[in-house]
Amino acid sequence: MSDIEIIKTEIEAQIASVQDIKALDDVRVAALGKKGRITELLKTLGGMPVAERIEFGKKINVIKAELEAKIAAKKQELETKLLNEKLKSEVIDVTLPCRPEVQGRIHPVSKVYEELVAIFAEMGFEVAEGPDIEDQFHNFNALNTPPNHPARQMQDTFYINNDVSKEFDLDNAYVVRTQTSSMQIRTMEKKQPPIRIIAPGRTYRSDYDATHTPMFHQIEGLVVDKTTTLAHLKGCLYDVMKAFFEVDELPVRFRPSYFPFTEPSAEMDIGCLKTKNELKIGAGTDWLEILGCGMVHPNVLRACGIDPEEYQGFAFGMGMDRLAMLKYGIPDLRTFFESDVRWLKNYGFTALDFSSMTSGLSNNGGLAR
Ligand code: 2NL
Repeated sequence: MSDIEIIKTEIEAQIASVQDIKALDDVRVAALGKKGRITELLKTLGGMPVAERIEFGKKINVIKAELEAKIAAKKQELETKLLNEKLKSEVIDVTLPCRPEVQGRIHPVSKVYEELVAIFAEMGFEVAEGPDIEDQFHNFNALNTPPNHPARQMQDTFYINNDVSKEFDLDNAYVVRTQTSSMQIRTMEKKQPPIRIIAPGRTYRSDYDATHTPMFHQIEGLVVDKTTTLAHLKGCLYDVMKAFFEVDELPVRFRPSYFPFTEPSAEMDIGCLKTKNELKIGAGTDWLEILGCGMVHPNVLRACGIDPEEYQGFAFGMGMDRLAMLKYGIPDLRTFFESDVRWLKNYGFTALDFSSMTSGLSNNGGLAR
């Protein structure tokens, strides 16, 4: 082997044996730096006869290029190794709860949503989901709400022009759903009874004051079977309300009411005690209206392809925002949607307070914050 090849082999061995980038750089400088061994060899070219100089020059440049490539590859290898070690040492357990001072909060409406889903799931209800934007058939027609019904008026309902290339056409316009019933309609269209579902979600009406916001949250329920009765409706809602407000005793009463989609229709009140600063649910002589309900109107069943001679059902609907106000003592509905972190810190819940029928709904009776 010529001297130059010996030098090359030595440098290659050095490159192969280094363990870190600093050591690799030392090897590079010692070989290719200003005073490096290879550089020094290049300097000897000047004193050589032309023929030798050309041959030796070629050879040494090839070796130089090879060494540079080897150093670059080694550098890459060491950098990858370093990165992998860093990633390994910095691995975080994303399942750990975060520090309390940076922790987000669960919104009271989300909390109530989770609580109600837990209660109804325990009773064998399934959760139905559907679009916020609906056609008028699913939002009104199928619900026995005739074309001239006041609920359809533009002062109450947000209509959407579903074909921007044409003039706005009220009869064929879409709406943002005014109640979550459209999800029950869609379920009945797809499936014959027995049906036992809840439909929670966002709803929209053109209204804004201390107790109304243009977007709010509703939960509706629907049970359809051959022998479903008003007694089932009352028993079901009584159990739900007792579980939701986490009380053992709860006076309830049903007052006759009217909805186009139920017959007969009723409103359910729960017993409470109203004092100047407090509302106590489950005790006292006052009544609080909590939800609307009734037996599904035969026209609604018929519109969904279910024979009302064979099947009957009950349905109900309630506002989840209102339930959150009542259960957690929040006075103004408008504050729900202001996204004020101080409000959320005060009224929100931590992620660890999950709701279940066995471990507790609100975990400490509504004081989980
Ligand atoms: C209320 C009253 C109610 C329903 C909603 C319903 C749905 C179908 C058929 C029949 Cl698919 N009824 N929903 C029934 C009675 C009352 O809501 O005050 N909601 C806030």
